[in-house]
Amino acid sequence: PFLASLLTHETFISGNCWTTFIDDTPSLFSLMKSQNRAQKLLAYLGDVAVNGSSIKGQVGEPKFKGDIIFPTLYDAAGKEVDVSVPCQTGWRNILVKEGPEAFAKAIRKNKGTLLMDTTWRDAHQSLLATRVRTTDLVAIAKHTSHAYSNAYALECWGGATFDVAYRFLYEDPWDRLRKLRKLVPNIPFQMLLRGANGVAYSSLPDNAIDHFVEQAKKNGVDIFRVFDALNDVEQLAVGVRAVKKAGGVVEATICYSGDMLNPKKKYNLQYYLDLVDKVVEMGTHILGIKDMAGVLRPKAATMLIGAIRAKYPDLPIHVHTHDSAGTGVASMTACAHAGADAVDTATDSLSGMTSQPSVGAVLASLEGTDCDPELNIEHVRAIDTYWAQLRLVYSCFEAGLTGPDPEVYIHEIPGGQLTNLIFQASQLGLGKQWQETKKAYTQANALLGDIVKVTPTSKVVGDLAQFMVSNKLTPEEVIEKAETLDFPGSVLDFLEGLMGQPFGGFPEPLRTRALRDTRRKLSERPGKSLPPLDLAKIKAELEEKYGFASECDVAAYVMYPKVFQDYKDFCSKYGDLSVLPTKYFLARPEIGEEFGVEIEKGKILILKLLAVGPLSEQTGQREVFFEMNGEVRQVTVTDVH
Ligand code: 3PY
Ligand code: ZN
Repeated sequence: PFLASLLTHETFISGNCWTTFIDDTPSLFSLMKSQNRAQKLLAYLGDVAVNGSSIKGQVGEPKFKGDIIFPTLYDAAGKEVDVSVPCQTGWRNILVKEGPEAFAKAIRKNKGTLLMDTTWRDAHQSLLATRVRTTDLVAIAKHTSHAYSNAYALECWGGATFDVAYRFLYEDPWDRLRKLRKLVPNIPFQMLLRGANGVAYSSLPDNAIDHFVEQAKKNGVDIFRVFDALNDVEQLAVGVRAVKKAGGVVEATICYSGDMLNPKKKYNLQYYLDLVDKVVEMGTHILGIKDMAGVLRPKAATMLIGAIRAKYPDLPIHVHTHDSAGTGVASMTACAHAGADAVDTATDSLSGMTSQPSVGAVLASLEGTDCDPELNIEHVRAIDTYWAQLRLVYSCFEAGLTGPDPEVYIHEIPGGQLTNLIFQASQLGLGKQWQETKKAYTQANALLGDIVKVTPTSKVVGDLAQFMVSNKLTPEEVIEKAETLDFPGSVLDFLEGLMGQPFGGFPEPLRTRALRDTRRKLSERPGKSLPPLDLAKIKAELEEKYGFASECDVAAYVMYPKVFQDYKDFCSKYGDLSVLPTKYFLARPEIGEEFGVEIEKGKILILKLLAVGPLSEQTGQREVFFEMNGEVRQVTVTDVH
């Protein structure tokens, strides 16, 4: 049946069979398995009706369950823009026609400072636990292609979005990428790649990174922001080499930490300039500066970007920050005036605090200056009306942030992690415990040698901090008792050298004491001693297990074997839930409320929840009744309460 479906598929017949056709056409395989998608969907809806949603991190239900109102965009003559087709003009055209070098040159030559919109990746990673689903991105994608047509890029992939998609949203991140790519042909797509870790939390064999990046490029990523959490250039180079091989735009990135204006701090201007030299030597199309905690204040921004610009007049510079302390707009404005070619912002309703600074505020600050990003302010505002509603749909993932955290200059907790920690603490009532965590984070960082903190090293510091709080340990006690303490695994991984080499070396005697004789002390990058993976064998094993496995499946399995398999198990039980509108993914419909779900192109199910039956004492189950396209359907659900 698979071959028959393939041979009769219209895209296949037309000969227009691009490289991702097989990945892009899952219907072939659902036909092969002749799954009853509708019944599986009802099984999920029935489960939510009885037990509520079980999406991790969800507290309560969406605040807004009404119909989303889509924005209307108008052109300069006041005529409505046709958003039924994607916009075709934008910076990606240069990239597609002339390649990464020409793209980088054109960006550098551009007079204004361009903006990258992070709404589809970092903004919701930092504010809404990365829970925004593909369907909600797809719905606004064509509008965005018009409104942001002059943007440097849209950050839409990588970082935590990859595993969260599989793990908590039960959707395929590759599918997201391909869908968005078709709807936005004109704006470059950027992803965040954690160097030798890919999108995972520890090093993988080099061929796994090459393979992953190759698939990401083929499926739609243009620009790869590659960083290493310790600014270890050996680790960074693994990702950079992979992107070069795949033909992507390399944005080799240095992570900004501490306060370079403070002579007592570890990372000074010279440290950053030396790193930039190494990155330039490695070969990069764009230089990325990643201020993951939002500690690059305006004066330091002016000095840092100014110094790099003076030394490398032709090097395009792209700066990323978080607005945790509330200074993001001022810092990005300072970067622009000091010579940055692009800076990061997020749509207003998903900006500020631990997210990126607001696009509206940065546009207002740069308007009329030499750095004007030349985005259409009315269009940008119109797009935000969509996100203002969506934020309320995802309100059940809010962390309870109430304002900027001026202490970020002391604890230096990266944006996404700060939100997570605040969320955890708010579940316990914030207060004393939160103050203790922040203090312990600062102490843990000092114990580990004042390291650069971003995924995965930020987790090391966070884990050590929580370990100190729960075991009531002072920094002195951690060092004294290190030989007998049962440290978190991430701390031992870091001390072993599995995350690379920290600037200034490992902390002693803590390292030797904590590792005892049970762990190695690596002095070279971990990937160097990892044998290459047999990717063909992995593919064959997955095919054997699931009937089919694409190269994207292989890449996903290599990054997250368990998460990938759990996702496949979930799909075989409930089918592809990415088609389900978010309000019904997160909460049950009202009794009698009618709604449509497009389970395949053109195949719409009209559904209505009719009743939830009584609990059977014998089985612990309930019958749930739906109307589906006019017929009554029933599912049996175990009540877990
Ligand atoms: C990630 O690695 O996911 C990050 O966002 C780092 O800032
Ligand atoms: Zn970030």
